[in-house]
Amino acid sequence: SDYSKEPPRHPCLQINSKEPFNAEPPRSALFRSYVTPVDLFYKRNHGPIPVVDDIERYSVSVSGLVENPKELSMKDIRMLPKYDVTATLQCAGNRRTAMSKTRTVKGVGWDVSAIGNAVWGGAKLADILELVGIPKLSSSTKSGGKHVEFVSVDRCKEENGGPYKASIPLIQATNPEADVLLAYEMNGEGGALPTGKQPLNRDHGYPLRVVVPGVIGARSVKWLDSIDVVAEECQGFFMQKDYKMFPPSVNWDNINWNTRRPQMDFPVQSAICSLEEANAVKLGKVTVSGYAASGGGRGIERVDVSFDGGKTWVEASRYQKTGIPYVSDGESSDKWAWVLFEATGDVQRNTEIVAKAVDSAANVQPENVEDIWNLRGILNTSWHRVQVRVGH
Ligand code: MTE
Ligand code: MO
Repeated sequence: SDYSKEPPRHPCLQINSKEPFNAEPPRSALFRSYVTPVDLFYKRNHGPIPVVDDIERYSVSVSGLVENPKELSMKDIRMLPKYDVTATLQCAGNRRTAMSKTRTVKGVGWDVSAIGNAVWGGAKLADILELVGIPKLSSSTKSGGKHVEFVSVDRCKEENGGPYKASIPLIQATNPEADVLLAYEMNGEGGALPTGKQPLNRDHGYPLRVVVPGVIGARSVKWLDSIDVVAEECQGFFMQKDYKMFPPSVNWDNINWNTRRPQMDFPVQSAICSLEEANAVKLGKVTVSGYAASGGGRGIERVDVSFDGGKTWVEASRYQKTGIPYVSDGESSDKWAWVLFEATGDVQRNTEIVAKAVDSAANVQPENVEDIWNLRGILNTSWHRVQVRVGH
């Protein structure tokens, strides 16, 4: 693999693996802004960052089980109505390092920052599929469980040198309300051609990536090469042999990958970001901040914070955009985006400060990481704990 053409990166990123490049920002970068700056947004790759330098010749083929297969240029895609969707992207491996402390897991280690919130600009997949003859809201019963597969330009060893790929159900792909995008902008950087700015940077999928809101990051394929409508879900490595949630009893000797579905929606999650894993604090009032997010478009109903290791709880205040009150499932809330929270409590002795969130379906984060341990170390959504030692 050729890692000689990697893009420049922010020096603050904590590098979890150099080749392929996997890195996350410091915790403090997350709660400081509702929209995560592009250079501080986590970067999760399985191979070298591909070079797409001839944008005039770049195109995406849309084919498979469709009436009129098409090759779409960037111009064709930019001609479709443009949508800006604020959506949180989270890697299923977020908080894996903490899970691996109870029992070894396989995978790149991550602290709590394999997550970010961005304003993605691009065309809706539902509009693209309409161009090739697939009507909006094609129900999966009528279409027999069809999927829409995304194939990338990049190459990775898990696919034996083939491209990274993933798929989502056709019912979701053709639903305009699901807001699945082919994004060419991230946080408004880019805009209508021509500008001096680079639309969507190379690390995040230049020139075009899929964004599947509310679903684990692995399905949001970067550097898109083709879209295929297929009869069943994608058979690629990352759908069939990875990113599946197993019970704690399954190990590498008794695993049967076919017994589980590929993970799609991410579960309710939260983390304290204003403190590190272990901290010295002053006796008395302590204020903490962090993020909470849930999958499937479910909002955050509540965030509870404990300043005494989980014995008593206070409810945190929640916000997205300043000046607009956050209401879970409210009209002016961003349904695919995280919620930032803040809570103040009294710390009188050495203890743990703990956060747990509740989503709009009343799902609660599990208390202990042991209970959700799985051999791939995914979906660690256990209560987030930070240790505080009282100084003077
Ligand atoms: N797409 C391609 N082509 N190659 C990849 O390695 N990684 C996936 C997904 N899309 C990946 C990809 C995973 S596991 C995640 S979590 C997100 O991209 C990360 O997106 P980001 O690097 O823009 O944060
Ligand atoms: Mo991921």
